[in-house]
Amino acid sequence: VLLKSEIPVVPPPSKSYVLGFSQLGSESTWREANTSSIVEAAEEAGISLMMRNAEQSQKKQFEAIRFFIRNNVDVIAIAPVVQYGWEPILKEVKQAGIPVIILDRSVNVKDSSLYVTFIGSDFYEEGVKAAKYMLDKMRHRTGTVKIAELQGTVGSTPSIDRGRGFRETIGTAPDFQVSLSQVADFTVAKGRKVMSQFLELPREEWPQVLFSHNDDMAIGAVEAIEEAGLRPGEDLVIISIDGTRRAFEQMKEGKINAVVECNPLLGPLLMQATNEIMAGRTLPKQMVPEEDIFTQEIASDEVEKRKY
Ligand code: GYE
Repeated sequence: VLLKSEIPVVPPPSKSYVLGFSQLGSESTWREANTSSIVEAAEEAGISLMMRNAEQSQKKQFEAIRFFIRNNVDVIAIAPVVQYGWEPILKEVKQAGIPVIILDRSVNVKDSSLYVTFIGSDFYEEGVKAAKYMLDKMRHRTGTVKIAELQGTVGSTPSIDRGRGFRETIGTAPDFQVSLSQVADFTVAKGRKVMSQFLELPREEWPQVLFSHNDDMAIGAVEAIEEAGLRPGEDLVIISIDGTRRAFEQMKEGKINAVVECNPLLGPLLMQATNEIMAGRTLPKQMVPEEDIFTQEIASDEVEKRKY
């Protein structure tokens, strides 16, 4: 006679769903963490993942999505490289009867029934947090404070909204001026290049603050600032967004002043949403992870805890 605890547990028969995921690229540390999180969470959830890397091309994303339709996947998830131009392809997916989850960056479409839910951060709020930190940090400064901005990918939601949140927050403070602003594509190499170009300008045009739309560009900029013989974090106040471990290390060393967190670990939420859609449940239109801002005072305590 078998004791109850010895009866082998047979898992209930379950269909394994197929999730097609169009990842926009592999430009940054954030993106790598995002991709790994999705791969791991799919494995854990027993969902089979069909993933394509679009290498920053919206056209390649369209191709991937059509490939997923042809393969008759159960759900399609898209991390969109840019905000506009999604209506036609989303209509194709709708016609094929496949539910869509928008992940990480949001899309700008009139008909919100074209996707089930958006899982990702409030980028506007991140820009606001960055600006509030700066206003407080520079409150004793006299004269105009010149700010340099490193923008991410042109047309991408995080770049548009972070820039807007930051500007609208300093808008009422006439002593603060975004005097330099350039696109650096969210990469370390471009961040370094653009920052060194800024520092080739005459000295009186040099900024006192750098606002970088992500950590990787800030890390590149730190190198350029040091090459120019300046002390990042002291001669220039540096604020960036993401919260990578590397950025925390630089914050601990005093080279970055503040980092606004943007959580890339969206895999578990994505798998949960996939399962709920397949179970016929309704989801909220937007799911936003909790996020914080970190400064040098707590960088040492926090650096080891960073998961990406
Ligand atoms: O901040 C940046 C990445 O879309 C939120 O893209 C994401 C951004 C992130 O390349 O590092």
